[in-house]
Amino acid sequence: HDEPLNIAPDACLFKGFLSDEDTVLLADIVAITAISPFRHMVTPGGYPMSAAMSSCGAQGWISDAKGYRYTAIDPLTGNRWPAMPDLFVSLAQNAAERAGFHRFIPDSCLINCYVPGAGMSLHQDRDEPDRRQPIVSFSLGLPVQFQFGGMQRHDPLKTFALEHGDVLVWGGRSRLNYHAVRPVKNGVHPLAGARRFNLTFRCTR
Ligand code: MD3
Ligand code: FE
Repeated sequence: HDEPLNIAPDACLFKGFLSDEDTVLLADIVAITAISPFRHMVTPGGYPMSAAMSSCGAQGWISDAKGYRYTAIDPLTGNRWPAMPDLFVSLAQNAAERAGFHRFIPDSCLINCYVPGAGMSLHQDRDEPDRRQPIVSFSLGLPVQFQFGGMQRHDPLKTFALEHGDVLVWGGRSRLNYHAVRPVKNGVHPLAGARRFNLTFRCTR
């Protein structure tokens, strides 16, 4: 693998980290979302999110009128979220380790699905109690422009591309940075079709 790019303090981008694993990861996403389907969650303010979401692992992230939180039960199915595949865990741990975060044990993987036109507005990830734990993100399918700023909403933003196979590790001084995903442009990816998938691995304990 190439050396990671340091895009912010304690934030590493590994371009093309995922290679041959991509087909298995995409097949696992299909299998997981056959059990816990993609759905558009509604923000506490009442707006459906443009990215469709599901989760795997012991905990899954949800949003509804009551707020944002992690649950052990998928509210759509009434059952536990599907298990996190061993390959997901080992790849995420490997990336975290290479970014300098030891003993990262994710118990949640949020799966975001973006069709062309979908994006994610500026936000912080603050639903995880232990802020020493990083977040690891895998990008698959169509490329997108990703923006990240600082700890304040109005801090200046930097923009860069996230492409199929890229892995990001965010922790330490960048853990609470604001970030956004620009709307995905029209296109067709040879393996993922007209979609972008993002997996974010989190430790919710
Ligand atoms: C920077 N997902 O699910 S992943 C999210 O591409 C989310 O679907 C985006 O933001 C996506 O919450 C971006 C990269 C990412 C994830 C977590 C971060 C960047 C982060 C936490 C802190 C700072
Ligand atoms: Fe986020």
